[in-house]
Amino acid sequence: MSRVLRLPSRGRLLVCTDLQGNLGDFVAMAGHFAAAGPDAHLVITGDLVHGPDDETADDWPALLGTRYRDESVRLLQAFEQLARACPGRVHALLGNHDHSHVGGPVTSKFHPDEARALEQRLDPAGVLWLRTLISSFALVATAPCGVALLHAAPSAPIDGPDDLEALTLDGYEGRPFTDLLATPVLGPLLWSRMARDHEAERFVRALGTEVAIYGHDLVREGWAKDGPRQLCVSTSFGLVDAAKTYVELDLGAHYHSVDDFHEGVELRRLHH
Ligand SMILES: [Mn+2]
Repeated sequence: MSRVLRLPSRGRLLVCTDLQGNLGDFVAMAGHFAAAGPDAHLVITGDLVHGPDDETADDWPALLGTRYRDESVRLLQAFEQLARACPGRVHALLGNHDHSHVGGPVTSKFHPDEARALEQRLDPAGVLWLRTLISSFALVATAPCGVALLHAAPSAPIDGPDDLEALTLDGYEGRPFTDLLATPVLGPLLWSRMARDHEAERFVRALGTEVAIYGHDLVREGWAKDGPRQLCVSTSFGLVDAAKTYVELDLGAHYHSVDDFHEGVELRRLHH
């Protein structure tokens, strides 16, 4: 299978970032997707899993945004169900949290080993199902309208799509994430929090695009334009409901820079 998902040149495109087990936000996103009509595509740019699952604490840290409880397994089930109901129109990209189930290093935001904690709640068939589903996620999506979608900031030095197709995901189990970060392409694709303007320029050009849309990092206001080529979006994790933002665009249009993304038009609130 291809590591690069190629989107068509017509219809609507809805882009949503880090859900981290927030089923309610997935359902809201699915509602926007349904409302966008039969030609709409939905892309979730990774980190579908791993949220806070301890509701007993009295104080919910403000840095976690609006309170929710992890429902990673139900979210993956709902994602799979939607993808089956709308063949070829519902997609997920790999994030660093998803990667930890299919060969990536341990993530430990809410558990010392989040992948192990989640898989311990499943039987062997369930673990196989989860890993098979996550293995099917592409690394990057591109669209003729000029956008490239990925999990983290576009700092990976690539010269073309073949540099993405050549990547292997496994082999990082039990190794510190710095080992992965030190690999030139896969590390930054899944973990980078910042790309310099010239790095982002190289990345989007290598894929024949002009703007990269991604999450991974938190933007409290919902979105941030970092230079002309980078649109960082926070749809769910770590935000208060009122700030949660997704992107909706026209696959038949052309987006030349981040200036072509406008609040209330392409940049929309998840809950309104
Ligand atoms: Mn991430």
